[in-house]
Amino acid sequence: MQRSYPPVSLIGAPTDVGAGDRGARLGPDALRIAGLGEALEARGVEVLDRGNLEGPRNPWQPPVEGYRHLEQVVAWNRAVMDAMADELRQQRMPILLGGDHCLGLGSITAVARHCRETGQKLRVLWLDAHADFNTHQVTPSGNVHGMPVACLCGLGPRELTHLSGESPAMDAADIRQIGIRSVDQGEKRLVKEYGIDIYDMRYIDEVGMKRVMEEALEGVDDNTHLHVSFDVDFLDPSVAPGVGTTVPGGPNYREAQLVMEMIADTGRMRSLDIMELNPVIDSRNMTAEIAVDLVESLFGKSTLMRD
Ligand code: Z70
Ligand code: MN
Ligand code: MN
Ligand code: MN
Repeated sequence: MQRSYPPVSLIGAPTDVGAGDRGARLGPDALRIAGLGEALEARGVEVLDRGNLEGPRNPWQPPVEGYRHLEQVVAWNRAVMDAMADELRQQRMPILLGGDHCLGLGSITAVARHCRETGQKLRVLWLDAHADFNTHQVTPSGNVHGMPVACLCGLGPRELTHLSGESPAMDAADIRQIGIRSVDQGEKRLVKEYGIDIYDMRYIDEVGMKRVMEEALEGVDDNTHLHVSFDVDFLDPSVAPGVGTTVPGGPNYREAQLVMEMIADTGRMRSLDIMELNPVIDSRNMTAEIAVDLVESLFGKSTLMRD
C-alpha cells in the first residue's frame, strides 16, 4: 500500500538577507527548474505552487551591533511565518523554498504555534553542517542565518525571538540536529547550555547513520508533527557544491538518502524547509537536482516497494 500525503504548497522565499554570500535568493526557481513540483506530483502528491513571497531587497551592508540586515531579516521572517501558518491552517503541507536559513525561524515559529493550537507534539530535524545557534555577541560574521535556532529557543533580539508574540517559539528539547561539523567557539558553549541534541559527524561516523536516525526519531508517534529543516550544506560538498558555505566531511549521497527514507517511513513529516541552495555557485543546477532527488525520498520514493 502506498502512503498518502497531505496536499503540498510550495512557498518561495527568494532572499539572501541573512547570508554571507548572495545567490540563495535564486534558490526557489532553481528548485522549480529541477522539477520539484513535477517530482512530487509523480509521487501522487497534490501540489500547489503559491509562487514567491515578497520582501525587502538585500541592502548588502556590514553588520550593525552584531547583526546584518536585521530589519530586512525580520520582514522576511514575518512573511514566511504568515505564509506557513496559512497553509498549516488549511491542513496543507508547506514546503518552504529558500532563501537562506535565517528563514527557518519564521517557518518553525509558525509550525510550533500550529502544534500548540492543535495539541500535537513537535519534532524538528535540523539537517545542517552548522548549528545555527549564534548570538550577536558571539557571531563571527553577523549573518543571521547562523542564528535561527538560538532565536527559536528564545535567545536573540526581541524582534526575532517574539516573532509570534510568544517566546521561546519552541522548546529546545524538540529539536535534533544532524550532520553538524562546524560550530563556532562561543556557539559551542551555548548549544551545551541549552542542551541541544546534536548528532555531529563524529557521532555519525562512530555509530552509523541508521542508528543516528533511530535515535533522532525516537518518540515520534501518531500525534507528532515532524518538521524537516534541510540546509543543503548538510550534504558533503562533493555531492552538493551549490551552497554558500561548504564544509568538508558531510553525509554522502547514500547516507543522505537513508536519512530521507527513514523520515519517510515515519509518515509524520508535515512541513519542510529546503534552504541555502545557491545557484550562482552551483554547477548546471546539479545541487538543485540532488535536493529534488532527496525530497522524492522524503515522500516515500525507494528503490524497491517496501510498504
Ligand atoms: C557561521 C556563522 C552558516 C549557513 C553558514 C556560519 C553559519 N556559524 N549557516 N551557512 N547555512 O557565521 O554564524
Ligand atoms: Mn496539522
Ligand atoms: Mn543552516
Ligand atoms: Mn549550514
